[in-house]
Amino acid sequence: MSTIAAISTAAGVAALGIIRLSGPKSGEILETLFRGPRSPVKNPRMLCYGHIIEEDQVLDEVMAVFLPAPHTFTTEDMAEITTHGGRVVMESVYAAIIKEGVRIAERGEFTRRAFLNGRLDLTQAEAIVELIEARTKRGASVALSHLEGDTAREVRRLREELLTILAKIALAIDYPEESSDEVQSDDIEQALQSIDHFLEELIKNAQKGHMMAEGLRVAILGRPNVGKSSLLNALSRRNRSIVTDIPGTTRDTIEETIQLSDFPLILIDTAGLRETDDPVEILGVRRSREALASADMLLVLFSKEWPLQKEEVDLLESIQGRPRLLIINKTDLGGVLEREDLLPYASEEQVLELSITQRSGLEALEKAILKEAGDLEEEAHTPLIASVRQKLEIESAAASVKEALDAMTSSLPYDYVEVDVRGAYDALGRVLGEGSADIIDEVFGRFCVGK
Ligand SMILES: Nc1nc2c(ncn2[C@@H]2O[C@H](COP(=O)(O)OP(=O)(O)OP(=O)(O)O)[C@@H](O)[C@H]2O)c(=O)[nH]1
Ligand SMILES: [Mg+2]
Repeated sequence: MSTIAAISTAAGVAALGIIRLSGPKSGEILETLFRGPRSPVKNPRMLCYGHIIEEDQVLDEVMAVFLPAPHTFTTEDMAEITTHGGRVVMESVYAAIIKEGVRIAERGEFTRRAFLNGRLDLTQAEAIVELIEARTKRGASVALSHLEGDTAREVRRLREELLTILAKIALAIDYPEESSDEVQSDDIEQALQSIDHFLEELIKNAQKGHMMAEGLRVAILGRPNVGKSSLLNALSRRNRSIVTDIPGTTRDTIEETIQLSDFPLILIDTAGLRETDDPVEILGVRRSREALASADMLLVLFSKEWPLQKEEVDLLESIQGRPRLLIINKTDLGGVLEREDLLPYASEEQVLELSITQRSGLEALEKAILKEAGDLEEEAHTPLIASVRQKLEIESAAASVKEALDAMTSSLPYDYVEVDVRGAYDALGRVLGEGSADIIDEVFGRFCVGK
């Protein structure tokens, strides 16, 4: 196995930077380049002070540590050198290491080695990317649970169950006379049904979990000029979106991420919904419809000034059952629209009144948003699926289990059922990284260098 090295910290000016090595030559490199009162190789796992010296020239003042195999991240000998963070300094130390016959690490190669050496399964490797990329506290804590191996444990358990089913099927094929057919097929069918149920839950939770980790998508909708952009600005406490008294001001969707008492929300301001001939506005309205379709929660804004318009009634009817709040804005102006007009379309708590210019009703609105968001969160358990890749494999396992169940109900010979059960077993194996080298390449291609 070759020895690899990478600059593991991000590019840019920083106080410190870390260069990491893995492989049999890691110790030797330290012996060659490091000078200090204590030798890191003779004092493994101890952070040692010294200098990196190349041909009598001091390249940097550093701290270095030698980590002997096998209890390291990659399970190989490793070394870490903490240099000053300047790019020039780091690169000169790095170049000196490479000159000693060490190879430049590829993306994710450290984690790939940890995986190939059996220290991590593929779901844990993916959890590392997830953790590095997490943008919210909740996202990070979900990634940590994946890194602990929670996903792998459940997937292994399901595979065990599928193996038991395969054994029962094999028995039924080989010794059809052993027990009554009825009993056996009931047994197998029940086991498959419970696996099917579990897989479906897993898939459902993945969607909700993703939304909780990334932020809830909250679309602000309504007719032109009702105050949608004003609301985005008020909730985000920024002048993010242009506000004018001209209907049709917002032409594109505008997103702004905010934290409402620790809850990540992605607010989406949209173009006002109306019939129009303006080609730019038509595109804007189309985007509004897309935002409407994909949002987790809807804030529908109305103006106190006008009675309900036809397009508003259409909108209200089309969003029945979705998480939503209906908000009458501009209550400072006299007008005709009343809470009662909206009550046929939502519950009492879902209808609010607001005056953005007078800043009244905003706190109640924030509370109501949190309440809706909290209801959504309660339904979501910690998701076990971390990546799109895992989700696709689990969906394919679920499809195979369904086919196996179909084969059972149509009383097809057990050989048919067996093929499908085996298909599910293999798909779950791929979640853990068993089988194809392509999957492994694809996963590690998503890493950054030095991880
Ligand atoms: N009186 C009053 N005016 C408001 C209130 N909220 C917003 N406005 C005004 O209403 C006008 C339209 O506000 P915007 O936030 O641009 O409305 P919009 O819904 O984004 O409009 P479009 O982007 O054109 O669809 C502006 O002149 C705002 O100052 C309010 O509570 N009371
Ligand atoms: Mg606007």
